[in-house]
This record gives sequence, C-alpha cells and structure tokens, in this order.
Amino acid sequence: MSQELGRLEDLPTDYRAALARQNLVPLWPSLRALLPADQPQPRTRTTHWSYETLRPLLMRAGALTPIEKAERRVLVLANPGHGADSMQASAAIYLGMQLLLPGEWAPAHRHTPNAVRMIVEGAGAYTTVDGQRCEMHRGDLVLTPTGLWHEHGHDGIEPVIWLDVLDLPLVHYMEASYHVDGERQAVKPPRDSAYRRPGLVPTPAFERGTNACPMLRYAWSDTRAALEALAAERPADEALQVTYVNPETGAHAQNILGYHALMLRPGERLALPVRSPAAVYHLIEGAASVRIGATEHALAEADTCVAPGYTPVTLANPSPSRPAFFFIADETPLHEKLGVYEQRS
Ligand code: GTQ
Repeated sequence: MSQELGRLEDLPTDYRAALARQNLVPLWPSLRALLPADQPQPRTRTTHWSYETLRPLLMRAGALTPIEKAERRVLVLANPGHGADSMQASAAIYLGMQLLLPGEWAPAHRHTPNAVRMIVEGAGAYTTVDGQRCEMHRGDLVLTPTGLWHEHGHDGIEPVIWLDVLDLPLVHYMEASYHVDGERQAVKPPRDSAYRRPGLVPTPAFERGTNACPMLRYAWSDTRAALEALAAERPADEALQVTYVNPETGAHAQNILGYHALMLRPGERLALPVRSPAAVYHLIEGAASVRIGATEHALAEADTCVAPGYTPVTLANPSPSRPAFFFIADETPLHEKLGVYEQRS
C-alpha cells in the first residue's frame, strides 16, 4: 500500500509563494498523479463517433465554408477526455473527417506531422503526394509522410469524404509541428509499381534502396483480398489481421502510428490482448460491436471509436452471413521506439 503524501495545502502560503517566485514546485503533492500505481490513468476516454450523425454536419460545412476559406474542410474527432481545444483522439492520435466537393482543390502544403487518409465514401478525388497521383477509392489507405508535399483534387461528381489520421498531437507536444505552403505540384510518372509484387523489392546496382516511403497508396481491393485469403487458409480460431508496412523494411509504414486492417468472420468474437497503446477502430465494411472496458458500442459502417491503452477490447461481428472489416490505427510504433510498449494478457 503506498503511503499518503503531503498536500500542497499543508504548506505555509508564504513558502508556496516563495517557491512560485523562484519557478520551483514541490514534487510530493503531484508524485502520485505523475506516477500512478500499477498502470497509467489515461485522459483518453472511450469515445464513439457515429458516421450517420457526423455526415450531415460535415455536408453542412460544405455549404457554409468554401474550400478557399478552409484549406482543409475537416471536422475533428476530439476526445472529451483531452478537451475540445486540444483536438486529440488520444495522446498521440489526431482524427479528422474531411470533405472535398466536386471541382474543389485543397492546395499543396507539407508539414512535419505524418498523415494517412482512409477513404470513407465517394469517387473521383485524388491526393498528389510528392508528385505521385494517388487515387482515392473507398477503403484505400493513402500515406502523406512527414515533409512530403501533398494536395487534394476532385474530378468526380459526388462528395468525397475521408478519415485523416495524424500524429499531430505528439509532434505538436514536441514543439516540432509546422507547415510550409507550396505551388501546385507537377504530377510525375508512378514509381511504386515494383512494390506491388509481394516479396520483391528493387535492388538497382545490387543494393537495397533507402527509399523511406516506397508506397504511398494501399488499395482496399488488395488489403481485402489479403484478408479473404487468410480467412480461407487459417484455422477458425486465428485472428485475421494485416499490418500496413514499408515494403523495403517490413517495419510499420510510418514511424509513430501503426495501421492495420482486421477481418471478423460472420459471428466471430475476438478478445484483443490488453496493450499499452491507444487504438482507433474504424469500420470499413459490415457491422460490429466494440466492447471497450465496460462499455459496448454498436458500430455501423464508417463509424469510428477510440480505446485508451491498458483497456480490454473485444470486437464482435453480429452478422451470421457477412464479414466485418476494420481499419485500426494505434500508437504501437511509438510505444515500441520509446521502450514503453507492454502487453498484459
Ligand atoms: O489534408 O493535409 O485533417 O494538413 C489536418 C491537417 C488534414 C491535410 C487534416 C492537414 C490535413
């Protein structure tokens, strides 16, 4: 049992004032909050954003605010545990739902935080990343890694909506977040085709490349096919998950946040191990329930929820006939690099 420690109020006011004048703070009144017993006390709260509720509000933003006045027309999914102003889904994860209307253009910029987009609905939009034109189809994952120019365009006839996932809260906390505006990019010929043949990487001059971001677009048709293939081959008690990796290194596709796709067979229930990183569950296809700690959330297609770290999560697919597909974003690479990654079950 840990000892009750002295409180700030126990100290004489003149002493507290003298400390404050010298920019000094006593540790002991805050020690337990800084280092809670046995496990962290996350500010991140389990939160569920319903797409059905969010979508009309985002469409209204389309009518209220022209793209020129927004640059990026985004409604941020702000976790109430962190407060609306901090624009955080978790300690390290930012989530935003972005709308681009036909003919609109979100101008080129680059910034220090890494971003990915998970396309939710619509067709005809594209993101140009470092001169590479990445088409956006539902379920595709498009990477805009740190420092690379990116802009969004739309040649189609219906609204396009995607989920932005950024490591912005962490990069901002580190006082390393900034952006630079740029000119419209010239589109260059594709240079990632070789990486689309699994098990092969280009080795010009008989050496492995050092291409930090060899793949910028992961097509949903490929990801879904990979999961279906796993489902056909693996025993029924094996979880069906793939991780988006850098094909040069096999490491996570980005340095800070990890990205995965998970399939639940019809009727499947999957209890995930309790782990230190917070995680975001976005339902690409089907229906599912997500139990996070003591609360259960019924997710419809395109719904998104976040679970704090150190919290048990159980996913279930209530449908007897249809599979369910999740996109998962988590803080695993960050926890691993920092040496604080933990799994408890
Ligand atoms: O599309 O470049 O949700 O720069 C937040 C910041 C999207 C983007 C966001 C961004 C973008």
